[in-house]
Amino acid sequence: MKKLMIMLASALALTSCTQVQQEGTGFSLTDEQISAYKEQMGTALKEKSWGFNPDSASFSLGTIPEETDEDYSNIAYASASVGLDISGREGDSVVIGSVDLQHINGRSAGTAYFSFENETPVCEYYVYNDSCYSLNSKNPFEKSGVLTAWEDTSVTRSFNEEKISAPLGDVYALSGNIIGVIDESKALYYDSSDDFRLVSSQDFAGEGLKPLDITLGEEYGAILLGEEMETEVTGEVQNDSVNPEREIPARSVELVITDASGNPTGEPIPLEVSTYSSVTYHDGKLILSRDKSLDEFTWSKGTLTKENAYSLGNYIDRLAIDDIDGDGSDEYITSDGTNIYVYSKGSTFELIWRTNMQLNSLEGNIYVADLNGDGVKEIYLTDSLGITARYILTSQGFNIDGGGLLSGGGKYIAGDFDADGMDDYMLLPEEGDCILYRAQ
Ligand SMILES: [Ca+2]
Ligand SMILES: [Ca+2]
Ligand SMILES: [Ca+2]
Repeated sequence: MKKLMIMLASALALTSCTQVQQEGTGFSLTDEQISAYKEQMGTALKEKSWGFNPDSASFSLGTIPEETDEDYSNIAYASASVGLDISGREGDSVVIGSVDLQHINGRSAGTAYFSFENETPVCEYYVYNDSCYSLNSKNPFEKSGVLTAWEDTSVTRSFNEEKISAPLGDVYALSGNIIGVIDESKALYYDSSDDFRLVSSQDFAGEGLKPLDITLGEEYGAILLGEEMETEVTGEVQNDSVNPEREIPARSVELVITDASGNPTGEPIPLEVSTYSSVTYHDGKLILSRDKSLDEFTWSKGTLTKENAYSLGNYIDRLAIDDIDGDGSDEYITSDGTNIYVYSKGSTFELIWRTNMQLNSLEGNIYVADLNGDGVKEIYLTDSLGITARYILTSQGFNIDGGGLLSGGGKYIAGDFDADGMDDYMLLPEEGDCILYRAQ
């Protein structure tokens, strides 16, 4: 029987999250043992829908870390999450199998580690960017340590259910009591303090234009107008994207500045850039997204002035700006139709988290709201099937969390629709009246 000598250094060199101390300088496994270990690892990874490179599997001898080891709690947490309890096994001698891990979209996801005792897995986790994660957590931080408060799902809030007779649709602008909605060629604004009365209605069909996005701030707002165009495919392909066909449904043409209730305050401003896809009021400025960049404008004395441009590295169709973890600095949450990205902004933008989905399936706006009132905000996004996902912030990245909002029956959108400081949510059913769930 051929014996395969395994060099030991590899497992340690892979990460600074040094989970398992190497004991010896070498050990041997039979071909049969190797294929049995590989089989167990492959089955576990396939069950959790991970991609992996079987040729990258390597094996070494090690020990389960002691409780005093700085990585112990992370490994114990990650392992417990997949049903493996390492308590009582500290210092046990184990065979460690490692394999290169991939997301469903083919991106590298780090390295998965399996510890075996008596050829049975006793500890499983993966390491990405020097941090340990549960194999159940699919979207680790790209940069850890930036967000530091986690969602407390034990905190709950109650809601009063009310039917809204106003024909509200996807809410794209919200400031105080004014709710801005886009309906085909119209930008419609409702006042929630006045029984959702329509306070402004702008129809751009006559000019052959339609709102691509609208925004409202305390002082003013804006409507980004575009014209429909035939679906085009851009020549540029994102190097880490498996979806090279990026649909550009409309071309940006003009920007209309409005008052804080959505009424235009002057003539439309022609835009030089035809690829603007969203407009967001933030801190008195207007942020417009184009391709993979954000342009920051000031609006003062009737003049729109471009102050800054930032490159984010991923396409931006939708943008929400909010302080998710409540530490006083805002995060920029973007969607390119396929994935969600969360950035922090310093002198440049830094990607701190992203999803790794494969299909272009996200629709509508991004909503950031703290519906349970624990001080940490959640992210709500609806896919093309009309199913809304709630992403909650955990130490393992943002995870999808059910909590009723996934149940379908229409789109869910979230925000403080009555300006009382507590976030509410609405169900936009496929048919019938919109239902407001008002936080109590
Ligand atoms: Ca923050
Ligand atoms: Ca929350
Ligand atoms: Ca509210």
